[in-house]
Amino acid sequence: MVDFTLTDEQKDLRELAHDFSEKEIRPVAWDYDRDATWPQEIIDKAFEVGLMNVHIPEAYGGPGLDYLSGCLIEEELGWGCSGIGTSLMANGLASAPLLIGASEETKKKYLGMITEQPKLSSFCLTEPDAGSDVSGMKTRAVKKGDKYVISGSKCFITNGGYADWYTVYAKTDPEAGHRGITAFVVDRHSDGVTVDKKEDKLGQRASNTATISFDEVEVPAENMLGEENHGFKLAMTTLDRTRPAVSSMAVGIARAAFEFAAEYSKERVQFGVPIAMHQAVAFMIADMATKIEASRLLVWESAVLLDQGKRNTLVSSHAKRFAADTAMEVTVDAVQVYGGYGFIKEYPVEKLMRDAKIMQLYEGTSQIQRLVIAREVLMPRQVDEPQPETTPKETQASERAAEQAPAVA
Ligand code: COS
Repeated sequence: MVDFTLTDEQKDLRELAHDFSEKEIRPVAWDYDRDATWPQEIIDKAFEVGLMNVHIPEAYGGPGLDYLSGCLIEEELGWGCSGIGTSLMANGLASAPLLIGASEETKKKYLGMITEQPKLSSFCLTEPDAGSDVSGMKTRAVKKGDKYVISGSKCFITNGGYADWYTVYAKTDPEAGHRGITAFVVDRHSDGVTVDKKEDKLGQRASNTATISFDEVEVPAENMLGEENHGFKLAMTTLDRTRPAVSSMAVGIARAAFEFAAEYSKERVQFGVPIAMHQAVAFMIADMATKIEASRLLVWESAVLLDQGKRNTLVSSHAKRFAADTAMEVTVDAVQVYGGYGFIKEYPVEKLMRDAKIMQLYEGTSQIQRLVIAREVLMPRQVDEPQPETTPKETQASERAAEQAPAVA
């Protein structure tokens, strides 16, 4: 039995995010997409109204919201424009490893940096030859006295060109496979850090995606996140926590495409009646609605499990895989409902179709999610174990959220 009754506070947050999206994002989204412009002005406004860094606890300057509230916000931002939404959301991915594994001092310094001002941070895991296969990374971190020296290159880094610090994963024991990876927080302004290449993308063109290179970059040992050689698990735990939010963004894209298609199907007349009256179209609209509803329920379940302090690996992958595939299918069908007009840039749905594609690729492809699901259902581990590295502050937030948020039984 699942009860997703939202608190008044959660409903208010959703309304705030929807209004922001409607007034600040929607009117300019297609211009930002066309020109691939960096949305700094919108980032500044979102920061001002409290729509960024939502999971960062109050101790480090954030509001310490529960994961379900974060999902409500992300769906609305994705509905407005997922390219701009991704720019607003990427701090969440970069800061999650700090919340899990950083010292108090490091958290105060780097999380404080992004909560005090509208600054950005990026999660640097992927490399040209190591995407899905995380342990294939080549970036090295070598210990020298009280420092580590990092060399290597990270690609497809969201907000990479505008971030003030990076969460960087590197091999500290190259012979040890996934057990030889360590994470560090690296200041963007350190000697040896360069932003190499801004990608020209199919979709989500308002988000910045760059290659970041590290050439003998010296990082103080206290910037290590978690324990040495435990970076792989830190990355996996991070992704478990962030996949609900990114999946919400996919729900937002699908919902936007559905709304445009449903409206258009009632206006467009063919064979003497609105095309919505033709069963071929009506059933497409019905399938869109069902898939969106099912996606949202999976996403909310994956967030509520986190808010209850439970392991959400399986449901998080269910949610990411289903919501991402739904966003792709629904946006393709929305173009189909628009017919030839759907293929034209003057109409809204082709952008949504282009934006949706990345949902099946970033934060773990749909194939990787199926791999995780298959392993979890074929070789189940203990599913109700608490998140292992939860900080005391976060535990309080989870407990608070569990009291307020809907229960999953
Ligand atoms: N939470 C905690 N620990 C986890 C975990 C999770 N969700 N998933 C795996 N682990 C642990 C395993 O228990 C195992 O631990 P031991 O060292 O004690 O044996 C270890 O991590 C290695 O796990 P596994 O054998 O499953 O690793 P694989 O190399 O087979 O990789 C996948 C697993 C493919 C799931 C992983 O590499 C992955 O998620 N890849 C996609 C990466 C991604 O999303 N990239 C996008 C970057 S952000 S845009």
